[in-house]
Amino acid sequence: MKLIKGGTVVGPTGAIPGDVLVVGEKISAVFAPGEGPQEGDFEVVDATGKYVIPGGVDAHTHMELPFGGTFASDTFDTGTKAAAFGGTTTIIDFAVQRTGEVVQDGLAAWHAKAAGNCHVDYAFHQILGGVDDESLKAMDQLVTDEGITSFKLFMAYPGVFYSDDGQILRAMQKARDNGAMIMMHAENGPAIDVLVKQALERGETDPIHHGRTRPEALEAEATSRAIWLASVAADCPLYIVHLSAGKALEQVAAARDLGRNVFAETCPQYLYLTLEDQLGAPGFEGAKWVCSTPLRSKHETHRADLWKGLRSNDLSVVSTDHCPFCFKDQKELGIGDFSKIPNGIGGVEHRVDLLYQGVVDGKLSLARWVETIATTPARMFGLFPRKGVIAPGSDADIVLYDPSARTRISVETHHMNMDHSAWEGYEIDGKVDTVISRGTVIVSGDTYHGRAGHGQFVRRGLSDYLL
Ligand code: DUC
Ligand code: ZN
Ligand code: ZN
Ligand code: ZN
Repeated sequence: MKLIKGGTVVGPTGAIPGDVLVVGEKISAVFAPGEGPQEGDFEVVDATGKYVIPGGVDAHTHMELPFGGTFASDTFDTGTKAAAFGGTTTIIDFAVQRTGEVVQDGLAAWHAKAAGNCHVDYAFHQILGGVDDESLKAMDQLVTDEGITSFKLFMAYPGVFYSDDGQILRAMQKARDNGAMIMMHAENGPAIDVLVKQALERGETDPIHHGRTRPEALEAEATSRAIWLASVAADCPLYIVHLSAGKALEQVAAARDLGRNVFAETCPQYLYLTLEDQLGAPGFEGAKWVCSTPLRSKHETHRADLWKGLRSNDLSVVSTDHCPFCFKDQKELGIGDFSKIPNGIGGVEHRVDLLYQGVVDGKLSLARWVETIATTPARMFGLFPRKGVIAPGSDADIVLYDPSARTRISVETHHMNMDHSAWEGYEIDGKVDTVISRGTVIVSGDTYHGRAGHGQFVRRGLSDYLL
């Protein structure tokens, strides 16, 4: 037993001083200060001056993702340890069905990568690399038997993961029937491919042309098209991933104002980083900021729009889209051709901190911080109330957050398996202090007490947000 004593417990409804009793792997009770057990066989964890928040739920990571002839550089071991250091106690990674592969084989390969290697609990979404009779049948089986209740489709990347509108509609109809969520990479891939080809023909090969060939209009158009297709599929629940552009957000907001079953996430990189970070980098180094959807210009209103969307709940979740590649030998694959730079930024370690800086800066309330990084992702993806909340019966996944300490992000100190950081030098007025995963303290200060294999696979239920 543990009594987490003297802190301020923060949840989506607010912040209240309280003591949290943990018995085994579960939260047993939350007491008003001093009203819990006074003595007995328990360890006291001093939370004086700290926020006591549910462990972060990162609903979008890619450990070991195959991409453009290489693999994301974090394994489930290194990536979930980095997550733990950053206050994230559950990740939802994307199992991949490669085009032509049996869905269940892709899933089995993902279980094989993760099993026994994770430091925090994990669940899976399933990427569908093709929609046909077999994969549609597999969707039912995954929902019913495997605890996988969300499926990602791509409107981008023709020839790789891409689904056309007819395939998307069929998958949405299936999701409408079995209660699953469709997650959409909403960028118009065929149009982007034309722009990429034209840019390369003009000799525009530098990293900056990645973003310039993925304009806002093509994210907004695909977002709108996905929303309309979902309406044709009798309002299949739709979740737009890694939303980066103000005009894409407008599409989501308009649908939500009509009462549509449409949700979206954004990621810390879109809230803070810009195309100008990339432009300012010497030589090929701009490749460090190549991700899809791309970073947007600071001279437009995207970042302000996204923060506002988080406040208004038009953006429900902040995930990282953690997709790390080293600069050396990985990002470098795109020297002379930006389209060969593997797309992704690593950030699984920094999400809780970076969003807390939004609280300090007056852009988010404390309650909304916790809601967007823990409670809503848990509810969105069928992990609630086991995850995402400090309440009796929930898993004792708890973070003590110290608002009086500071974090400085650097490749020298991060735990992700990356040789650079897109966040190098960022400073945050707050710090993850202690991390408890299912009742076990796995991080205290800068000391690690966890182990690979502690993290367990979690079967998910259907989304709480299903209509
Ligand atoms: N989409 C993702 O969600 N992650 C990495 C690359 C991509 O296109
Ligand atoms: Zn994507
Ligand atoms: Zn609205
Ligand atoms: Zn992703």
